[in-house]
Amino acid sequence: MAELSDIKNATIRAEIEEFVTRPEEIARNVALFTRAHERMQAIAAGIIDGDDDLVDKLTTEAIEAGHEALEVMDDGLIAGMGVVGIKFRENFIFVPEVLACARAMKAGMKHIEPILSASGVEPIATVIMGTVKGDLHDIGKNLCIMMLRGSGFEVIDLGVDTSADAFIDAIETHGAPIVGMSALLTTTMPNMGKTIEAFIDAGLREQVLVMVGGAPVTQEFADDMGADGYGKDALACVSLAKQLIEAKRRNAPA
Ligand code: B12
Repeated sequence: MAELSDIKNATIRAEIEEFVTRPEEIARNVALFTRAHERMQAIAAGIIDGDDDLVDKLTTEAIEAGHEALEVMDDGLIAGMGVVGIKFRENFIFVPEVLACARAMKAGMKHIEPILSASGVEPIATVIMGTVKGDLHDIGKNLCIMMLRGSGFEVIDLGVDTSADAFIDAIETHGAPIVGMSALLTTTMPNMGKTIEAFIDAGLREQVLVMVGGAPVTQEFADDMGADGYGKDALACVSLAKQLIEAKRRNAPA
């Protein structure tokens, strides 16, 4: 089994040692970072430090050196943000520091976006994506959007704090068959269900497939609110969108 001392990057080692206390989180992070390439460890350390210039530079170098965009996303950017999340939860850092980390995350995402979003094929379908009302978290939603675009979906991004009416307007304007909602707060998760109810009231529920995601969202919660699917990460978001659209087309009257 991997040990903390096997992690090459000194910042990552020190961060785990000092701030991660739950045994399962120590094990997960040690396994993740011992497996991750040293360049990815350095990117993650840059995210944790909230150093957007460094992440900008290291991400550019990693892509130029031939690392896959997905590797940079998972083992560098998201892995770093995972440690930030733990420090925030345990009150070791606060909103201003997390904002700096989010800025660093965006500095890295800027370089992987053109790669992940480039598909060059006829759009499979249009997906409306937004973070629900009251919620300002958009990093995960934006990663899902990059992956969807790269997999051939056209995506209309409604941004954050999206009202049910804004979702409804977008569905009607674009005739989109799929809506994806993101929520990161337990207090805003119910707004997903409320938005689905608004679709029912607007007579749109039959024509639109709803997928949901975000760190606190579970399959069970998705089922309870009447969503058509739940995805745990950006890859799952893409396979879910494909699965939903294929099933819809199979079941459509000839
Ligand atoms: C970054 C961050 C912030 C940044 C957000 C910046 C931004 N532009 O997004 C800032 C500083 C603004 C912020 C603010 C707040 N935050 Co905050 N934040 C985080 C943090 C550390 C990371 C979130 C993140 O980006 N993760 C990385 C991405 C890649 O992961 P993800 O979002 O889960 O997305 C992936 C999957 O979930 C999935 N996915 C996401 N969306 C969708 C959608 C679909 C359709 C599908 C299929 C899949 C999918 O795919 C994504 C990619 O793999 C989390 C900690 C955590 N563990 O999540 C806290 C966290 C979410 N925040 C929290 C809190 C409390 C707040 C504040 C209330 C703090 C405050 N006192 O003001 C405010 C709320 C502001 C608001 N109204 O929204 C809490 C929520 C606790 C709870 N029980 O609800 C958390 C969990 C931290 C904690 N305490 O543990 N936050």
